[in-house]
Amino acid sequence: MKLFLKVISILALTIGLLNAEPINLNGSKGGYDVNFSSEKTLVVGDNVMFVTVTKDGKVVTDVKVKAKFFMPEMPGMPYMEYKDKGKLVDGKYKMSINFAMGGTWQFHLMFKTADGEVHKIRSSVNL
Ligand SMILES: [Cu+2]
Repeated sequence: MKLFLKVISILALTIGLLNAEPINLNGSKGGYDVNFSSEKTLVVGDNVMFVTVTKDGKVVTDVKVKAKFFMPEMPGMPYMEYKDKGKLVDGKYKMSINFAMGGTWQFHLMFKTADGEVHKIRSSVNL
């Protein structure tokens, strides 16, 4: 819950900039710190995003990262969902998501640590 509020306040602070700047969100869960960023400003089409997981300031590379972006059903529009698994590149988990439309996309960021525990972070992005 604490994390959620933190992410929300970061979102609130950056919401005015979201159309102009790449996303860059921080959260923590289960003793891990997570940074979630995009290579560029989010657009309709392909977006490259990165997740970095650290523990006690050290980068962790033995986790499995997954993300799910979704938009609820709306009048005239079905539920939409995109998923990707992070591929480890230079200490960062790289993902690619192709958004079909602008608006608010909710997301779940899941990471499974070496001990088998799955941690989930929820937030949203706008494009
Ligand atoms: Cu929609």
